[in-house]
Amino acid sequence: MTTSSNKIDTLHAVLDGLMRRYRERVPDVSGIIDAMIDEEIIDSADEIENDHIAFRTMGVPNLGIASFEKIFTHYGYQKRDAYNFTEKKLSAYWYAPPVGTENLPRIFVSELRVHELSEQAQQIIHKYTDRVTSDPVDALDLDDAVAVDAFLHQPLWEMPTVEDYQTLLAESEYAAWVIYNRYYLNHFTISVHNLEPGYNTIDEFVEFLKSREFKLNSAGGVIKISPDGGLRQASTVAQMIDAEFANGQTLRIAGSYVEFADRRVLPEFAGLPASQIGRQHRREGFEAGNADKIFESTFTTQTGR
Ligand code: OOG
Ligand code: NI
Repeated sequence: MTTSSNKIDTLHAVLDGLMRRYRERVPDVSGIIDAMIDEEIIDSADEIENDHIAFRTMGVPNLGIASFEKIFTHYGYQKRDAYNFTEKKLSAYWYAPPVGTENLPRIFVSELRVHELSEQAQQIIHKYTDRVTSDPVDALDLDDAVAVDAFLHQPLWEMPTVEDYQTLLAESEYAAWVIYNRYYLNHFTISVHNLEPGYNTIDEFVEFLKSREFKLNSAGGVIKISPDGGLRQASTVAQMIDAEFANGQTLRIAGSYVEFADRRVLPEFAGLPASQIGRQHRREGFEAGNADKIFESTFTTQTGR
């Protein structure tokens, strides 16, 4: 079944709103697009295919993936594979775009398993999230793009204190990121395999990014490669934002980053002419081993380098 065109229009408006806030918060987005135009890789930003976008959530009652995913499944996104990150205490799923809109981004949504944290960290998180006593997505009119856009960018809980942020940071960098950044877009992803020859492999694109002095996440090596070789990813280190906390205190903390994905053509389609290759012919989904290191794009081990 295809999703109604009204829903697709609403989805486009919601995605546009997310990208607009994201571009404002992450100067590397315009920096990379401008460098690509300057290098004559593209003529305009519209030529970039957005491979996927990602969100982070708190796994507590009324929030987390179970709540957040309802927004995008409403527009026809389909839930696919699950991923587990034992050390980081995270769970995640990816969602395929609505049938008939195959050029829209996939969505990757992760969730912190809050109950696995220390008593102290759980108490801090619940101090904020316990004010959410019913699922806020249930109260949203998902056909109203303005309302959904406002929801994704509004505070879900009280402004955190610097002290609480720092206590969480010491135990879970992900927890600290979500308590401040909430549902702001965590990253968008440039599909490098659809760029012109010379820039259409992750190795070539990373060389270009390095030549332009973008700071890249080095956790586990700059280029993360799935065991099957089909999914190759890299990302920038998150940009710092001057964050305002409770009681007027401020702190420079990690905001969002940019990712790059190279999805190789599957072996069974190796003979297809380049002009006929579409998404369905390339490596799909995600890879836990790659993702585990990409999460660290916002961690102090990377931002402090
Ligand atoms: C998501 C990290 C994983 C990918 O493409 O595997 C990821 C995050 O940092 O929230 O983006
Ligand atoms: Ni990603």
